[in-house]
Amino acid sequence: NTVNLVIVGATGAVGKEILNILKERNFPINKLRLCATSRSAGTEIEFQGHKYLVEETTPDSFNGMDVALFAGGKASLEFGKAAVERGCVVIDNSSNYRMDPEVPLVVPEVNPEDVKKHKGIIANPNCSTIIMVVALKPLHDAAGIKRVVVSTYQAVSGAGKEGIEELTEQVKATLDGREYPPNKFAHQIAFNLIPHIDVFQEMDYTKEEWKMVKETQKIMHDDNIKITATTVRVPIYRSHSESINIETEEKITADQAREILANAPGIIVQDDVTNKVYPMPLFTSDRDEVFVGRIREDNTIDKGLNLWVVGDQIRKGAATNAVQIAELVLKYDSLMKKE
Ligand code: 2RA
Repeated sequence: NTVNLVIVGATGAVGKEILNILKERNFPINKLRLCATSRSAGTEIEFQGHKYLVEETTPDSFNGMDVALFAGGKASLEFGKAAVERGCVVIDNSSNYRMDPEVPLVVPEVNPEDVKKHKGIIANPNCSTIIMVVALKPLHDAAGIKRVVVSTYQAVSGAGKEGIEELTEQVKATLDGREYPPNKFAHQIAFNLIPHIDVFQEMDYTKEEWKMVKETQKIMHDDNIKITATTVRVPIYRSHSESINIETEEKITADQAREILANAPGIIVQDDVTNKVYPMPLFTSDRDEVFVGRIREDNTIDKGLNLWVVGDQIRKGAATNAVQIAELVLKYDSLMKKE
């Protein structure tokens, strides 16, 4: 089986990473089409020895294609349905359809079978949610998670290329004693932390915080898990980190948790404090796995654990997860290639 594949948003950070991952995983492509907004149309991108001209996305971009990977933003609102009408399976990295009951929200290590329920669109979860649920799922299966308290430390690249530029330029300006007013972020990010990602919503939680609550419940098929989140932007380039406290139904020791996590798909345990080994964003970037360390029993409750979880949010938090979903589509939908 080979696939006629469209990437919408091919010139952005996630779109580019999708191309890297397709190559690395040897995804079976028959025909490839790269699309973007009119602003980026005309860009040339090389992929596996061929040069592709990025086209402006139109409803006809999906004619004769099997799978459309939307890298993010508003494009799926504008063209998602048109792609489905033309017979494409849409894998959407934006938040546009994630909470739609008709749309599966999938992390392949957690709920791969949900792919089978799609009606044309499959949603890729938020980056910090993906990284968290990969670590939570094996512990939930083993001991039943009742409650989660999570605080995130999210890299500036989560806000796109402009986030990286703003941090770089602001650090330089600050060191030179110059002003560099915030633009992408609400406040100065250089030499600072900002406890505010996306817009404020109900109860003064941000949209990013609600995503971690609602998306996790949907992916884990369990609305009884109580989750409370604080999401924070930190002045690093890449990989989101998360401090996660869980309360479980059954007692689980730190050693048991280490073993369960070490045997779980997509996870690398780095937890050897005597040798100062724990996950750090500088070293988890450009990797597809979720890294877990600092595994400790919570001494304030009977059945609880603390974890430190780090993952590359552009890879596992977006592009890798989307390509893994495409692999599942291929596995489950037998008919792919249109002649
Ligand atoms: C962020 N969650 O880090 C976002 C990106 N989807 O801002």
